[in-house]
Amino acid sequence: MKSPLADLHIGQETRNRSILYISDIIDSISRTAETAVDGVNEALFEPVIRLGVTGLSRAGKTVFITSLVANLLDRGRMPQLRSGGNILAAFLQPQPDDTIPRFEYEKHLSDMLGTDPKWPASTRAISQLRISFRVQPTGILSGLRSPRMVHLDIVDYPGEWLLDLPLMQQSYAEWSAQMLTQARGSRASMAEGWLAQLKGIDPTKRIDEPTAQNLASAFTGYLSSARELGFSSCSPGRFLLPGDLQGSPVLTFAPLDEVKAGRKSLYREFERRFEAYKSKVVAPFFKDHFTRIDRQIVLVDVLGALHAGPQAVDDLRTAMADIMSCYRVGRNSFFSSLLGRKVEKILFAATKADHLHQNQHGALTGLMQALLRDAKDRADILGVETSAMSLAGLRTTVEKTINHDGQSLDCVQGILMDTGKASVMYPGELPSDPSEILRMGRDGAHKWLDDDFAVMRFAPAKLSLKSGEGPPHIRLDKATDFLIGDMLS
Ligand SMILES: Nc1nc2c(ncn2[C@@H]2O[C@H](COP(=O)(O)OP(=O)(O)OP(=O)(O)O)[C@@H](O)[C@H]2O)c(=O)[nH]1
Ligand SMILES: [Mg+2]
Repeated sequence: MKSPLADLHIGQETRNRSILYISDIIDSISRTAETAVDGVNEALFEPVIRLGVTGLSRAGKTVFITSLVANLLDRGRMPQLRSGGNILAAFLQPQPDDTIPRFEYEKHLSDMLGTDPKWPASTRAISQLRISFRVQPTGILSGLRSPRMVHLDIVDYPGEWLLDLPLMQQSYAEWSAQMLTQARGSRASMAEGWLAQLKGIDPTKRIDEPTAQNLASAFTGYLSSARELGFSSCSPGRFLLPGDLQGSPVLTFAPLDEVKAGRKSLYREFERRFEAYKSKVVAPFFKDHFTRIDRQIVLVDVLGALHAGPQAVDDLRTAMADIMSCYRVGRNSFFSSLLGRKVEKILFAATKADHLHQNQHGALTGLMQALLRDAKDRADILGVETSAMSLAGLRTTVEKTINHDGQSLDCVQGILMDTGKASVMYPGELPSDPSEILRMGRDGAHKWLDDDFAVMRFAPAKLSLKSGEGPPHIRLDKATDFLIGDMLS
């Protein structure tokens, strides 16, 4: 089988974006004195590492967090975590934020490792977990120093919420223009119903609630279809996952072409609701959870986008560029410098690497790096330590080399979700130079040159773990070593 992606090659891309930091865009909200004092205490006595797990919906955040925690509690499969030997004990503790639900670690783990293994459900709300370590200090005077505590705090949240971050930089008119251009262009087939409804609307007329609700619901329908077809940028995120906000005015608006309109008009009211969405829904989430991150892992489902086609790849690229342009890295806001906090390290990771034989992992990492090139360049300029790799939070396959028409093919074997049967898969060969992939996406191609790149979904395998071992993974130990290894020595 020859992959459509095998013969591609090209140059490189750059993208100039303005840098706007989360702490700048949420400048009206300062941290409370209480938080600052807590932070000083923690920094002095028991260091706390806040690990930011960033990724769009289905990127693999919940699986990654569950497996990371399990493998930190039982470190038999973590040989590349070089400071792992210093950990005298690792245990879960109540999370520091009293108002946030606890991450359902045990439930997710038993889903993944139970007698009928399954993937955890898609995340509907924010949750948090703290894992604490008793660490034996190393170095010349280590014998004189007693063991110390180090805490690792991790937050899980629905990936859709991440899409809202770039909205903080946009006015209603700018956001509307971007949404409408997309809907009238490459996504026209998904937007027909909503755009037809829009034609009959006069946005300068006084708002009436049924019209507003119909428009918002048609727009939400369009966002859902776009997401189902593999598009990443489908904001506002809460429209797809409304939770308690369902039916509230902050979720009852939609893009409109810019017009001059008086107070109480549909246009002005939608503009007001858009601003309320930003200040009341988006800003608090990012202020509470993203401005205090020490180490960051950015998870990207490159294989999923490849499978969905060139436009999904381009959409993933722009969505991630928009999100990453909002991160403050390497330089501190006033409060974070007071506490000595900044995003010090960023790991860019392509997830679900168990879909590929290891000899394709380098190419997968290369493609992910090309997709996130702007973010990495910016981090490098600001002196943040970065790294990139392909990983799997939960390894569901084994590698297998088969003979096909006299040619040997490096495949993976696992249980397919669709059939429940063990199958051998060869998804195609990833290109060693990813730029042609990106170019086809940017040029609006609808399909890859030949057959599509096939990615099947594998189910978690039935496992019996030996005592002291966490779930099987790919490079979780290397990722952990990069992200927090130094804090454990
Ligand atoms: N084979 C394989 N599939 C994975 C792995 N991690 C995630 N997946 C697949 O990706 C899906 C989404 O993973 P999640 O961890 O739930 O993704 P998420 O980022 O938490 O998604 P949201 O909760 O929707 O934001 C899973 O249901 C699996 O099908 C992995 O390591 N290997
Ligand atoms: Mg999740």
